[in-house]
Amino acid sequence: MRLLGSTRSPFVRKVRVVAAECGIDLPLVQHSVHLASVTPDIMALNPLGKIPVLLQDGHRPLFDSLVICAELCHRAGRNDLWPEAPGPMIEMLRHHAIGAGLMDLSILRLVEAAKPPERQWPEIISASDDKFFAIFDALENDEEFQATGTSVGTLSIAVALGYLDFRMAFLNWRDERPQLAGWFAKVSARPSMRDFPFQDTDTARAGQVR
Ligand SMILES: N[C@@H](CCC(=O)N[C@@H](CS)C(=O)NCC(=O)O)C(=O)O
Repeated sequence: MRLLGSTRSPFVRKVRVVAAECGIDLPLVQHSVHLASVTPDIMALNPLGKIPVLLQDGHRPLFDSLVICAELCHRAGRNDLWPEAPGPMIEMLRHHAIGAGLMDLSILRLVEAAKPPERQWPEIISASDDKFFAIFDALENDEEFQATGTSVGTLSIAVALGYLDFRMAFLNWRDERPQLAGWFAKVSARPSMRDFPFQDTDTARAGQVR
């Protein structure tokens, strides 16, 4: 079993962290993708052209990151990370949606801000910032979320906040949000989070997939 992806991707890091929590050794084969280009190696495995992709002998390639997390938790029998009972499962998925939404918003904003000024849509950048702050405030004030045990959902949120530190530290999301900052510090101290940090290196090589 191996994972295709980049150490710069929040979706990939989430899967690696969940694998570590499950005690699953999941080697990473470095592959980068870009919104503005097609990556044939990845497209051959995932027609969406996105990473991460999980390769398992005798099985079809698996994507996206949430589906891969389901597979890993199921394999490891981790009902705490991926609850089976409908109520807790929906709550976990709700938390996951916040984390995944933060990741999507981060990438949207990064892509928009990277465009030459004359091609930027400033409203996307300012509306994204408003949405970021609304999400931070909702998390800051959500005592129930902060008291929740570790799950795929809470790990997703922690990885998403870590991505902001990695790429958009200027947002200063901790400012006036001591509860959320404290929660994040606690989750970030987990070995799974420490052992799989974001990294800006890229050693992707064609042909490593197969
Ligand atoms: N919903 C997908 C999102 C994955 C995703 O957007 N990955 C980015 C890298 S961070 C990607 O592959 N972008 C290339 C593209 O969208 O063409 C998941 O959870 O796996």
